[in-house]
Amino acid sequence: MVFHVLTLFPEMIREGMNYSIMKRAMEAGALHLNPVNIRDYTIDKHNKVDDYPYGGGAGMLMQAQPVYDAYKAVEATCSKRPRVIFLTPQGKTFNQSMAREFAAEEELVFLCGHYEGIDERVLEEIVTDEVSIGDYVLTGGELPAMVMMDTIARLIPGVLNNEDSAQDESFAGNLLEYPQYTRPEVWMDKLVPAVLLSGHHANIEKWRLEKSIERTRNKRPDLYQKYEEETARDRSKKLK
Ligand code: 6GU
Repeated sequence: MVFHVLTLFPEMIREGMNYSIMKRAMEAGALHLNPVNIRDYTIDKHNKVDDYPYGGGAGMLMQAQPVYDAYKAVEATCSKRPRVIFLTPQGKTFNQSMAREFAAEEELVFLCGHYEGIDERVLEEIVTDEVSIGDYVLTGGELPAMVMMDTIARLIPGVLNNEDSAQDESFAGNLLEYPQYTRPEVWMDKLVPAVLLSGHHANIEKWRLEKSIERTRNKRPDLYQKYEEETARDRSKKLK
């Protein structure tokens, strides 16, 4: 999987992704990160990449030319036209099922805006997907791009080992993760639930599912409703 990131802050991307599991995945060759500095593609003699908005208004806009030329340079290295994800609060809200869809691609291009935005004409020309990470406003697309890359990367075969385990199955089934415990058996007079020390695997599975359901009902009633609807649908399918 190759992540190309069009940005004015390539070091922020390089640094932010260079830890823990992402770092190991890149070293192992399961993941390749290509931060592209949009400023490298400006034809302006003062290296300018932004200008005032036509019609007036606050702030500066990123100009079309450097963004387009940076994209074309990336596209030239791809075997087919890649999906280009523009990070914007106006986009569709990112979730686990979108992550699964993007994880099936061989290459992805993330376009990070800054200042007040990007000239609409280049967006029309190159963007295939507009994605937001939630209903709040950030100063730029770099953090959202890193959120998406982290989520997508852990779904790619060879990125997580057994030890880290792909526990996104919790969200796949619309359930949250069950509570977990490690040594010692007693801490501040609090005991580890006895079933987990029993060695009885069927009982442990049953307990964990019950806890997942209970937690989801308490913490995320919206998710719990989806879980109920889908398990009801599955049951009626089985009866047919
Ligand atoms: Cl993708 N970009 C910006 N600038 N702000 C956001 C966002 C994206 N998602 C939520 N807030």
